Amino acid sequence: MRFLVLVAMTACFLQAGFAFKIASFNIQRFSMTKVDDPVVLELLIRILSRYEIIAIEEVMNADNTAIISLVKELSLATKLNYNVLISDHLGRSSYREKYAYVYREDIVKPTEWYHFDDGCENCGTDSFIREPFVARFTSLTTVVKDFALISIHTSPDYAIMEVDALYDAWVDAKQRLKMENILILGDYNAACSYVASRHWPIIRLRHVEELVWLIGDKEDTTVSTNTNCAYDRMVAGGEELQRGIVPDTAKAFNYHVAYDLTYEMAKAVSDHYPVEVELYDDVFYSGQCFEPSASTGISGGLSLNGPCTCEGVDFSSCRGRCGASGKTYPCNCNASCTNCCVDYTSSCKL
Ligand SMILES: [Ca+2]
Ligand SMILES: [Ca+2]
Repeated sequence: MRFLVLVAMTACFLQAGFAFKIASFNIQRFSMTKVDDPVVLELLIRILSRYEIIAIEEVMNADNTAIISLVKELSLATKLNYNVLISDHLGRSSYREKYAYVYREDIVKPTEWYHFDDGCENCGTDSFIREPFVARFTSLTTVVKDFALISIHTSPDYAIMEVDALYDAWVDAKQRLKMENILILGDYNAACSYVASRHWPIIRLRHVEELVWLIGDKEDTTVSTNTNCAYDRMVAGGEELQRGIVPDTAKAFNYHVAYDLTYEMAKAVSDHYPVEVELYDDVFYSGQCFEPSASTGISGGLSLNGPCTCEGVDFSSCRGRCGASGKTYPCNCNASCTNCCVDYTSSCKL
């Protein structure tokens, strides 16, 4: 571990009963509006401070002001050093989102990261509206020292295809990182009308024996009292990681009930609950910590997709074409579009 040698270490004192938790949280349309609202900010800090790593979805802005402000406020309130690794601004149109990994940098550090190459956006042969953002972490206090997280926020309209394609992102991550300890977490939209029980047979990720689905179909990850849907999921690979997870700790965190909030307050935070899981502490932990960084916010780089050819384009069905858009390929369709093949002809020059 070349990285560990380079990182300065210091003595560290963790509170008694320390439990290392990882969460995924879709903070619905997260922007400065939520940071500027003192009630929402206080609740966000209260929720995030439960965790050592939080994968956040729906970070809206291209600039990172809101997420960095939130992390600074979190560090201030908890007197701990949190930092954040932020993805590219991802999407197929002007509507874009970022992923962010907020983490306690005194005890856990990202060591490498990348965006999954999901194919050609402009040809419409890519798999994801927001490419999974992969980050590998080294952790000092847990039994599992080295693991990777794959963040995902699927398109509701294409959730079946995208959850299926997470299988490819997982296989790719295993090869690229040469490791098995991988947790795929995020808003899969994998329930209710977006992924129904009849769809599961065709979703590869569901049928891999090496993978454990930590959040089951019966979990309600939605704040709305009108919906009971397990949209947010965690899927764990690697025997070491699976053994390193405390049994029965994976669940949605219902902050509405836990903090005795009004429905309006709960909804002001998000339309999703976080989903969380706890890792076993290392009983031999030496009490060392990483030195904090000088600044908050690490760029996760750009999502660089492979060369765009028309390889894989299906001219008969336009499969994958709807939803794709770009200045040079002016197809901008929604799920109900039936006329998405037109611009293939000129774009692909066949
Ligand atoms: Ca894509
Ligand atoms: Ca609900």
